Amino acid sequence: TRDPQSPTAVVTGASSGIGAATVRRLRAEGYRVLAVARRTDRLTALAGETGCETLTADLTDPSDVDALRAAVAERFDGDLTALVNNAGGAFGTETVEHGKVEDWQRMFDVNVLATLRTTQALLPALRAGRGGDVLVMSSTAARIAYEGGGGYTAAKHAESVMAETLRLELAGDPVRVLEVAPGMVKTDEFALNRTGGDRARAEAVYAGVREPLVAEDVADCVAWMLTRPRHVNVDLLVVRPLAQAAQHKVVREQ
Ligand code: 8X3
Repeated sequence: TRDPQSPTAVVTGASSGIGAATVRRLRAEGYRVLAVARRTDRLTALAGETGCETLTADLTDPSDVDALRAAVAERFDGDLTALVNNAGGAFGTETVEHGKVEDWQRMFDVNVLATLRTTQALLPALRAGRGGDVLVMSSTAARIAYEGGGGYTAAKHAESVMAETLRLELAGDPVRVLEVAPGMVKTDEFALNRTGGDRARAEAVYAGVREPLVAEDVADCVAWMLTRPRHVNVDLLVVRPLAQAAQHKVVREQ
């Protein structure tokens, strides 16, 4: 795993869902992977399974982002091939009128500001060597609005525009900026976090949908984008299940 020719990746939000699936997939593609998340037990299990390296960190905390920068310097000799900014989430389903400011704050912290901090910290390592990729896991919520999704759609719009701005600013650098915007993906925790742990409401999100995307489908998109020849920049990949033609157009079986 110390082969200096192997590409290297940092995957955030790696303890579950799309993040964990991305770690597994990038390991299978031959990347050395540093998996980052808050839950050490999950990371330890993932390391045992995939041989990834791990760092327990809360990326909304600047000192933890410093620790990540140091870990990349130490473990990857400061040469990073890909940063997968996957950590994020939705909290609350209230209307804008009744939305909790604390929920909005948390959504902006985790989806926008943690992505900003992490990207700032690791850009020097991404510029090193062969050049690298900044990938942002946004959402179809980065392009539309829907009732009860105000804070999440606002944060995802912001994250997406940040990626677009970064791509403009990095023109001429050997760094690609890539965005994946998934629609309905059935993971263990996304809907549960959004409903504050209400399992029945979380299950209802996917009720009757024949085949929602699963985390591995999105990890597959990530791997494809990262492994294109370096002159190919897939700016944005929007991916939905066949049963979701648009945000409000979801085919459900009775
Ligand atoms: C998740 C997709 O439809 O809940 O990012 O906004 S949606």
